[in-house]
Amino acid sequence: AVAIRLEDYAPAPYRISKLFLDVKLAPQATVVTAELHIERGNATKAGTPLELDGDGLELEGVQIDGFPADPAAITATPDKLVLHSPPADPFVLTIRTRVNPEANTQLMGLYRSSGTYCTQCEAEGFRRITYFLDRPDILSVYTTRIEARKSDAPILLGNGNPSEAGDIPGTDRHYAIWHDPFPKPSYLFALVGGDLAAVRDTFTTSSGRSVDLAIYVEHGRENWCDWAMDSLKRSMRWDEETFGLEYDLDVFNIVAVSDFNMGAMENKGLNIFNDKYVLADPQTATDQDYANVEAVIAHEYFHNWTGNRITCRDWFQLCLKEGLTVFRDQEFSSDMRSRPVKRISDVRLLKAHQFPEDAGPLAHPVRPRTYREINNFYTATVYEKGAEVVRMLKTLLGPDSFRAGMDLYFQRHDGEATTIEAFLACFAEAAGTDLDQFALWYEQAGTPLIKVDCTYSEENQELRLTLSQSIPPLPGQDETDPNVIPVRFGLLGEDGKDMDLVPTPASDVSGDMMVLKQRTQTFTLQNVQARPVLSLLRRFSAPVRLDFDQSKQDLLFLAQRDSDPFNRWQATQTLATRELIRLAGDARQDKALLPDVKLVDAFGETISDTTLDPAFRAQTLDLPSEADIARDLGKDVDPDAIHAARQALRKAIGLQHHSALIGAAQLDGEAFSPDAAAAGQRAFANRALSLLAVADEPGTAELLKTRFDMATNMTDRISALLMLVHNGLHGSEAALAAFLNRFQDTSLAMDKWFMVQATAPKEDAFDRITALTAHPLFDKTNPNRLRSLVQSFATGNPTQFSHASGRGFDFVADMVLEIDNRNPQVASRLLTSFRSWRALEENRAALAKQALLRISAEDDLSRDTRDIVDRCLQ
Ligand code: HT7
Ligand code: ZN
Repeated sequence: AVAIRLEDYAPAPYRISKLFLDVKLAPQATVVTAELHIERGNATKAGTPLELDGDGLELEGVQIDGFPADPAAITATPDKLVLHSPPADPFVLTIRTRVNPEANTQLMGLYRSSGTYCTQCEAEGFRRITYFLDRPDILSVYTTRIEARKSDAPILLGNGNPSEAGDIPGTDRHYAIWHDPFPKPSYLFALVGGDLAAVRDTFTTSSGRSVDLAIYVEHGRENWCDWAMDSLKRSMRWDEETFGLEYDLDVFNIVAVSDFNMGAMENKGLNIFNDKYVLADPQTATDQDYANVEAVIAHEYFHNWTGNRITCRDWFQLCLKEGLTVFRDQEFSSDMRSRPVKRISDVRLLKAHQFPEDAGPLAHPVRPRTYREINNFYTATVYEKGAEVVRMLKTLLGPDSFRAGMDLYFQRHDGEATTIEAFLACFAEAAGTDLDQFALWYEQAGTPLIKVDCTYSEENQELRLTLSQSIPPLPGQDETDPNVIPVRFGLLGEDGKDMDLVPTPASDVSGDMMVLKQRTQTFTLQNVQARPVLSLLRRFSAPVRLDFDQSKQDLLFLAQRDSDPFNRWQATQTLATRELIRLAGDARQDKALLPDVKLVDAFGETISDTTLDPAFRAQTLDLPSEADIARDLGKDVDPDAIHAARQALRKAIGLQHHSALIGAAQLDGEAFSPDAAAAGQRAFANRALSLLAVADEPGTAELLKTRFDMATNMTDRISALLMLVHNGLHGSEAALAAFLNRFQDTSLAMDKWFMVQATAPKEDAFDRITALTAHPLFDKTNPNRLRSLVQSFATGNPTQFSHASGRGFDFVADMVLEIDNRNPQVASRLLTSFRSWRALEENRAALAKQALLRISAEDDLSRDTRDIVDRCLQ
């Protein structure tokens, strides 16, 4: 496939000011009539051909200004419609296409999910419905008429506001007309037709307009929508209060479907969701699910301004809407919950997904310069690193200038399809500063590494900090320029309190922040009365790695005393990572694994420090994951050694603090509430339990089985099940059977049942997983189910996926090949689980390469999978 390059961007030669779509829904033969109002661009010569995008379309007819087009004047293929010499003046092009929603297994364009007709048009799905200039800089006003059999689809939904509906006399059919007054790109088009239940509410905007809200779900699931509705109303209020942004239509509809490639989609006025991010009930959803529903509902709602009202000029600018909207949803969740705990979990996620992406063959800048398949760029780099870049902008400019920049952006670019340059210009102007160097964050791939050198002079009472930045070489990126890096910091005195900070005049230190701009820069602080303990990169003020040889003693001090909760947590993680790397080295040499006593003791303090937020304590007790350790090692990774090391440290903590953990594992017996405080209590109790489970003292299996049997909510139930199964404890088979029996008709709960087994770090897990692919409830055509078994195996079970025999790689490779022609997006995403193969020890790396080569040897791979396999092997 040809590479598309940012530098080749050119505006389209024609505009489509408005369109009328008439969609007659039928399972296998939906007829779409599109009436496109087309105008020649100002710089376009009369007679310039018009090329419309299509993808697998069956054309039934074309008219120009109401007359059938001369067949010699057009060329039509399933993937293109060309008008060789269109009229010079504005004209109406009417196109009739026929599509088969039931045969649409890619879940892009118009498809059916459990009988409901629905659409997914981002990024290039609209061209699977009709021929169009399917690119985000073509903004048009849409009117959609949807027609269907009443019995099939009593509910008919479109973008914008409802304008008309009625029966078609003499038939069993009906129709609805929707009009969206806001010009939008085709990727935001949506329609839904189905037999769905509606949960309704209203929201009054700050200017007093009433908005009708509805969430549409499968009948019988109405009671599972309360949390989503509550989250939606809180999001709407938050955007008004935080950014002054009000909702703009009379209705806001959300539809939950069970077959969806991603999380959700922000179609104008008609969000379509993977039901996993809508439905929440204490018996079937965990606290994490509740938090995810809140965040995804907010994210999609916030897109109404950052994405819809102001959209992207081209797909290279994807981070313009995604990075910014992730930043906004993170801020919303921080305001709804504990800000430090939210920051810790966001950074954990960034390090788990984005850092490895940025260090391997799939690395790309936040704004890529080239792509072969845009669907492969909905990545952690565009989303999560993109959000970090916006966060740094706020950190560097301060909250007031940041808000002024956002206000200017909305005022200046409302109704436009724009670029990162235009976005940054608003902040530069509002803050009266230059952001040219800052823009490098969008241009350069790779995670900067900051080497820290710190010297204290008692004589001069001066602390000198030398920071040097570099980005390790990546394929296609040898040289890089220095970034602007905000480094928040603090100095702790002997008493553990923050010292006053007195920078040398004219230094790049302002308040508690150093701004690193050069490759190497020295920052000097004066009046430092005694050698301080340095707390660096507080709140994780930049998405970088630190190379700082801080002493164990200082880290232990920070772990207990730092006033910045993030760095308190980070200090424990750093200590644990060092220890786990040491233990993994010992494991490889078959030495006895003897965890450091001081570190084990330090965990005891966290367990019993009741002044700390339980959610924070849960985060601290959660050791770096096996993948985290592998990433920090970076090469010659032996997953078995890492697993053994982590188990040894967890076991030592579990044994040493057994009685404190038994106390910590008690549940408070209060009635279930999904709020952050109650969820934090559960997280802490279950984390304590998980350490006990590894220690496996007499009575532990019984305790876990009782917890499983008596659980009053899914959080407690699934964590007890996971501990039983992952530790191979007595009672695990009975618990799995009981879970299956109870939840076999509840798809979202069954996803968890598959996931628990897929991620068990046990030799026999592989046979179990392969057997589960033949389970009657395993349906590889459903993306959630496939992810729950196969993707969670590939990304959440390092010892078994990267098994020394190569069987884990082969299994995943077979799955990729099996699903690739059905659903390329899901296949290529699954394949990205190979991205760190080169960091494995040589035998495993060779086996992973073999599996990749086997995929590569297939010659009818989708563009999606071909792109990932080529990049993994480059
Ligand atoms: N903007 C949405 C992205 C999305 C998507 C992209 C490609 C294929 C299918 C998709 N479904 C949703 C989701 C979001 O970031 O809000
Ligand atoms: Zn988004």
